[in-house]
Amino acid sequence: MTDPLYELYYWPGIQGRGEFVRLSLEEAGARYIDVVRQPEKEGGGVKAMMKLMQDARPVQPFAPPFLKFGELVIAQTANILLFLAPRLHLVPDDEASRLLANQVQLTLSDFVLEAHDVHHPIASSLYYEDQKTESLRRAPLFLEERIPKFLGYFERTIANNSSGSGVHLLGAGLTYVDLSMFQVMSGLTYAFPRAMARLAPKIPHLEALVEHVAKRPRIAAYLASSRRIPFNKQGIFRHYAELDAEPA
Ligand SMILES: N[C@@H](CCC(=O)N[C@@H](CS)C(=O)NCC(=O)O)C(=O)O
Repeated sequence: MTDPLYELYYWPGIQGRGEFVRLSLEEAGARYIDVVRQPEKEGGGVKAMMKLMQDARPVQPFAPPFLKFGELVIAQTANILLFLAPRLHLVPDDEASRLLANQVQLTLSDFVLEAHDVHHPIASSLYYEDQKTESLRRAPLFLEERIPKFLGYFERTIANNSSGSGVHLLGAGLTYVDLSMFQVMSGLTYAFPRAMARLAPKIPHLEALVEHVAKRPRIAAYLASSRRIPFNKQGIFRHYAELDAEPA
């Protein structure tokens, strides 16, 4: 029997929220298509994504990413992963573990939105340059208050997980939330290298998680491949040196 086919729809050219889904599919060695990155004549492109968004029933996605699996079209990153993880064996079987994994993923989603809002504090529809004054006010608060609060929480979650060998957020083995945590740590390190270097001594478990995930054979192969889009100034995690200044 052929493996099931997962069709991921996400904006081309950025890792964005689609990357959380890609990492799980890649770790599992799943059969998937990153649809929008395919040529238009093969059903790819943004137009195909917009069409499916409009046509999806009974409920349209509000925004990418979304996943098509047979007739089912599912949106919201955490929801997509809630669906995929049991199928990809990236979460334990019991209900409690699945709920807690979803809880961690939703907390990561909150954090990702805040990271985005550092460079877009007023509106996503405006350019960064049009809201730079507000960004420059928001960035130090994000670096000094929110990053330590979120990362402190995730660090404690790993430390409190007595069966996780100090590198897993929950349970004894790798779950999809470890992959998502890896992505958030990578994004923050790209966007705010100075702030993350200052924080590194306080988050040894998170540093160990990043190292552990990066060495997973399928993840290492993925990161080295052209399927992994480099971080850039269109994505969620953006590096603007002025937003990563040393504290006053
Ligand atoms: N909560 C949603 C957020 C989805 C979202 O904001 N998608 C972005 C791209 S990463 C988008 O295309 N938004 C369009 C819009 O908000 O109008 C998720 O986690 O998937």
